[in-house]
Amino acid sequence: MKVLLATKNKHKVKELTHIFENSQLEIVLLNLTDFPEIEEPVEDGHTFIENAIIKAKYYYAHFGIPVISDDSGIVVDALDGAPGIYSARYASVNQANASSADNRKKLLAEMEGITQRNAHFECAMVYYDGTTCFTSTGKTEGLILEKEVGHNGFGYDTLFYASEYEKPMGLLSEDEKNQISHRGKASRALIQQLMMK
Ligand code: ITT
Repeated sequence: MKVLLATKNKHKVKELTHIFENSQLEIVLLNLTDFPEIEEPVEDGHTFIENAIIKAKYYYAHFGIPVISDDSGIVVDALDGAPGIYSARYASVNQANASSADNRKKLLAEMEGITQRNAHFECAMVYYDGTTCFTSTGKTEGLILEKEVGHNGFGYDTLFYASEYEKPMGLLSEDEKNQISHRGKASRALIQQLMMK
């Protein structure tokens, strides 16, 4: 069965492809990096799961094949949950996604002088094939670092200390990250549901 990974984020594509290809599911994965011309949907949901459903339904309507979508971000306690669902456009001035470097810079500035640095990554994932809709979520707990550490991962990874490993996320290999990440956990929960289908 062909399934579309409905993300234009090449880092997500890499992580998800690795996880799903190493599962027992018999699927052939396509992804949106091969279709850069396709317009993105308006992500105007109020939660990660609402946005993941918006993406899944939008791309299913476009391609007509089963879709897996991911909406994710970092949630910082001391910032009342920001940037949360707005993680991709945190430093944006025009609603479009901002660069990851600018987003990290803004997060560091907002956290300056704050000692309570608890945060978590969150991921909502959806499988939609026109009739069946499965959803799953994953979280990984940690702290916002005082400065960037390491070069691995993407987005906010170099600013995140992963409690489960007691290590900065920016120093984890892709395999290590997938073991504990919000995306890894949501993917495995979705795979469980798809195995029973
Ligand atoms: P798609 O909508 O095409 O999937 P996107 O990057 O816009 O790509 P989101 O709307 O879900 O995806 O935004 C998620 C943002 O949250 C992402 O751009 C990163 O800045 C951040 N993020 C999500 N998962 C992350 C991870 O595993 N590590 C670091 N940052 C992450």
